[in-house]
Amino acid sequence: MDEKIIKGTSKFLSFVLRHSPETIHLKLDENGWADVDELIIQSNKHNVPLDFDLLKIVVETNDKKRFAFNEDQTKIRASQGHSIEVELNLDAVEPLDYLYHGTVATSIESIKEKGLQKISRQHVHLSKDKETAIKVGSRRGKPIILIVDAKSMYQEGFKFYLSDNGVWLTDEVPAKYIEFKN
Ligand code: HQG
Repeated sequence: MDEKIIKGTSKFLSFVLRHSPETIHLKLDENGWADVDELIIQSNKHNVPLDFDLLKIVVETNDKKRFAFNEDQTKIRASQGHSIEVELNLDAVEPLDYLYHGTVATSIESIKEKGLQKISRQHVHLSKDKETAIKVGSRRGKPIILIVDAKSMYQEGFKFYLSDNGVWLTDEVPAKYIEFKN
């Protein structure tokens, strides 16, 4: 299978499953699941060629495991990253002592003032290691890595969730828990 097709399909799935299902007249349930048959039908109706085999390849080979099927593969959802409201039903868990966030210089003053905010997503996204945070920050320019004192946050009552694909999620990170080293 052509890499370009797989990448393009992954981008398309991110768009419809995280941000804008209505663009292809797709309905997600409250937990973010789309019916696989409906997704295939609506994608093709909107000129995006998709069949079950391609969907399966994208789910299985995706570099960040962004999408997941339910058990019998009749439903599919994005594991995190939504801007639309969905209830992922993740259990709150104890985080690693330190988590990382990759951002860029233009955001730093505002983060110092307001902490890390969800902006357009459902959660603030944090990474388990610096390497991953560097990749996240690099999407926007020269990355700056912030270190989050997740242990103290947890001890002081903040909730953390671990998405099915290993991204740490929380509602906000007040500035006092962030180390601005760079
Ligand atoms: C910044 C990708 C100003 C924040 C990645 C970031 C991730 C603030 C941007 C996932 C701020 C939001 C999410 C504040 C936060 N003032 N700027 N108070 N608080 N920001 O894309 O974390 O490839 O919504 O630093 O790998 O960059 O899509 O969040 O630069 O896991 O699967 O506002 O998206 O995953 O940007 O990335 P985003 P993010 P996928």
